[in-house]
Amino acid sequence: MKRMLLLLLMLSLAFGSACGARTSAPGDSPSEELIVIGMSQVGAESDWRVANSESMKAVFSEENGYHLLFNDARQKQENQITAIRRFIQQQVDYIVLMPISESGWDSALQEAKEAGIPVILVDRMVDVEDESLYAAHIGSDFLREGTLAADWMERSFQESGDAVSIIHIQGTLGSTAQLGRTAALEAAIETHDNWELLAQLDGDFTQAKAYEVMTDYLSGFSGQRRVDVVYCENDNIAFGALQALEEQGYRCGREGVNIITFDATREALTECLNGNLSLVVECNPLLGPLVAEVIQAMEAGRTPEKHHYVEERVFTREDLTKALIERREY
Ligand code: GYE
Repeated sequence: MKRMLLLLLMLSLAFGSACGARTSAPGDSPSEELIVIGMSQVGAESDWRVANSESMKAVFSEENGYHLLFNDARQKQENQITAIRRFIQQQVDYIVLMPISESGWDSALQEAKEAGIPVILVDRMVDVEDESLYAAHIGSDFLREGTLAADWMERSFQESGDAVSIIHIQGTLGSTAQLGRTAALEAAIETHDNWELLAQLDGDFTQAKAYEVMTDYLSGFSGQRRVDVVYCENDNIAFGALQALEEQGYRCGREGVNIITFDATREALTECLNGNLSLVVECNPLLGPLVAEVIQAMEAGRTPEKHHYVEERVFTREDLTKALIERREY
């Protein structure tokens, strides 16, 4: 039984592993009954990501019967591949992977399959030909999220028929969240003759990058150009864009530049209630309990459904109250 190897695993960790923190204190000898999870997380690039990691750590605790090996890949796919190989060597029971981008996973996942370790994908997807390389995927429908945003734009601008000028700030290129949200906007631009894409910038899902690229772009025409929409592929991009716009003298909100964002963290909802963000599309990071359900189903010998999508909604200022934001878990 693989779990018998847990002690060896703990010894190897004690001598230093590239795979990040363990959840138990050094010197603990975890029970052989614990389910060992090797988890490779993208990084800590956004508030969404931090909430996602916390959700995982809260669920995969020793009290709940798990031993979690948590790897923070610091936004590099090569770190994720190294972590997967280490998890295979350590003979973990399950690998949970939040893949940074979609391509380049075939060999690492094939190795996990050959070792008999099920891989559960969380949040983003992988682009592999052989679906049997992962047991299940739990995340959001990013194309649907983008379509919700595009539908709102259509409703908001349909009356005037005037040109709608759009700046698009993308998330990490090649990630499922970027691909889906971008595809929805591009499809909507195609079908609206009066929508004009002024620029497509790379914000890498971080506030700092978004602030930098937006400042750079706006300073090119020193506040002289009308901007109707800034389509930001996550909340942290929106915060960076908002700061850059305000610094360059733009007014943000329904009467000025309409910032659209994805995630719906408490901070973004607060900015929306304050009138600075026009549309907030929800993307739920609290996926820990769903991942645990899939693992428990597999422990009971059942085959989990291949894809699990979470329910999500959109918010405008009218939908929000302080009380609702305070109750929000992330
Ligand atoms: O929107 C963003 C994060 O993949 C859904 O990644 C995730 C996205 C999320 O960095 O904030």
